[in-house]
Amino acid sequence: MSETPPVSPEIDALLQEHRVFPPSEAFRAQAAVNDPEVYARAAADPEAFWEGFARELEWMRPWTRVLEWTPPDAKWFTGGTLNASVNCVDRHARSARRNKAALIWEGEPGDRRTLTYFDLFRQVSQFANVLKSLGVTKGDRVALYLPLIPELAIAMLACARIGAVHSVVFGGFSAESLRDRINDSQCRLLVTADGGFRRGHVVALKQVADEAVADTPSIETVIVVQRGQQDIPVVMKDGRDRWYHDLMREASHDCPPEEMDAEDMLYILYTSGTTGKPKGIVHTTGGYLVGTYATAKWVFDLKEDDVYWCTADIGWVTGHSYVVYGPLANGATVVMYEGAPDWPEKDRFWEIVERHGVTIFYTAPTAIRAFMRWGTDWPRRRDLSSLRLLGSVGEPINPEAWIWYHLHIGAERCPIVDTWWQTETGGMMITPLPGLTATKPGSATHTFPGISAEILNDAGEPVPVGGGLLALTKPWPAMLRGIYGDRDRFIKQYFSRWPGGIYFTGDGAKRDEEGYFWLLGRVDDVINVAGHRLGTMEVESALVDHPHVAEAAVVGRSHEIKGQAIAAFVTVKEGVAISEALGEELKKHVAHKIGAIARPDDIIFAADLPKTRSGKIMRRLLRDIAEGKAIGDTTTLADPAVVARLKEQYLAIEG
Ligand code: 7RM
Repeated sequence: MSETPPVSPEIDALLQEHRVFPPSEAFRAQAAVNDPEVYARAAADPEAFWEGFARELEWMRPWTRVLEWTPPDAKWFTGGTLNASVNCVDRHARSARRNKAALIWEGEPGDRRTLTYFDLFRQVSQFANVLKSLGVTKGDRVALYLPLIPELAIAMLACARIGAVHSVVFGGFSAESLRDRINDSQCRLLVTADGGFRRGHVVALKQVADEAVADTPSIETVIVVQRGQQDIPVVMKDGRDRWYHDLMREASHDCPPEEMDAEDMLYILYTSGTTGKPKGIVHTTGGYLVGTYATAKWVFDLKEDDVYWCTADIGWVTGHSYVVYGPLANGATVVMYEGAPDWPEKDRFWEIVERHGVTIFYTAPTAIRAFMRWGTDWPRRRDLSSLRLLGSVGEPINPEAWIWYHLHIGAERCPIVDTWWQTETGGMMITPLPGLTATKPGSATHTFPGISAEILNDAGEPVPVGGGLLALTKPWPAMLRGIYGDRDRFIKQYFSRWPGGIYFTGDGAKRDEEGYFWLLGRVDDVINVAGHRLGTMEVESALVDHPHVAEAAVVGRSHEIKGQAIAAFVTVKEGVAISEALGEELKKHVAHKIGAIARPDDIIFAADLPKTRSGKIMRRLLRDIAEGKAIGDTTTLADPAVVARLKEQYLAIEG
């Protein structure tokens, strides 16, 4: 585990300098936003600021009020009506963008498809009619469990067109995870595919979906997308399962969009929290679209001829906001790639950049650290000169990775936007503006104009310079409107740490003397593994579900590539022998219960788990043990010898 990526002398030199990176004069001059005045203007009247972006979208009826704020409930653009699919598709299909590429898609095996805005318009309308013909109406929930193929974006927009609420479930999640999400929001219909591809292997989605749907009484119909020429065996259940292509063949291309209230629900997206049960984050139509439209436009400095690529899967919020809604609302050309960055070779991403002339590239630090490890030859072999802007999202980016990205991908020419935000915030909150902000490696810099954030201490007092908890002190258009079906949890999780409608992010952060924000990671029981958000309690529940496990405590430890890795401390039931094989079995069990992303990196068998006198597991201590750090004060332990034993065992396993 002491696999530190080599830091080259050039990276080391830059790190020593504590350099700031102002935008180049060339970039600044062409940038849509290059007047620092925007910050003051937005701060003076945030509502008017957001309203300006709202006016750039197409509404059916104008709003009467920009914001009604009764903490913790925000309503944006009240009285206004609109349709998200009209804004993402119709208005471009009706314009000079009609034949512009909307989606340039590439499957992992190498299959390719390009859809123009007009193509997208027709297919979205058609699939909207398919949904209608199957009885889906406004307000119904539709689950989407698909690989990263155009049909996923089409299905989302088709739902939006008829006012159905989509709930996308990442294709890497297990049958149980899918089942629980479907049941929590009572979806009527599921759209899935025969399969997808990952590192050359077929991921048999329909089989997993079948297992899930065996136990979801609300599902009436399953629509199955057939994945091109690949023959992936599926069993279609009579009366329940329908082929996507059969239904599409008969559907009309004409589907008038539903008139949606700005506050009508657009989608639910499940995300991990501090309990064992993921929460269904609710986003509504008007504010979400304004927020993602505005941030995509300004942070990516989107121009008409940009070729924009966000590598995230649509199953996560980054894909919702910055593969689908934000860029399409801007009429941008979006590249979508289904598979792994190292398939068939470690230059797959750079090959795609070269072949499509990608100009804006947005990815996660975990990917950048992997590229770093693979070496500079892979990107050097490809022509990356089309790139003009780079982005980072999902976890803190370490300065070494930032500088590597700057040198070897951006060729010292491209600004880097390190964007902090969450599923709950809907869109970017802390981020540079590329034509304005002097960036510092590792800092997400400043709030987006119109956004208010502060570092607070536990008592809720502002910490102008120094560390504390990151709080969002004013409402913003794309903020979550709730947790589906759980009002109490919504209030408790986000709005009860401090009074007065201040939102608690769950992140620790610090601010430097120049007001720059530096994100420090989660302060709750959420961990971030390779940019994927996971609850430690979810993993613990999966572990104790195994018949041989008595107790489990899961913590995150640092990992060179993934940011964090999962370390699980486990006690077994009376009479169970511990072995390496059992450890492997437990890892497999968790992957099967939740999905491969939750597979623990370490299983540490312990005689006991260290607990306080009141019986609480001492997670901080376990984290220290997992990190291999010295153990601090253990006097609150019921049996201090437990810790010593644990540590010995841990060191023995780590060798
Ligand atoms: C977009 C997304 C949210 C959590 C968040 C942070 C962490 C995300 C950054 C970051 C430091 C960043 N949504 N996070 N972006 N930390 N710098 N630029 O990832 O809901 O899946 O995760 O991710 O801890 O709370 S998410």
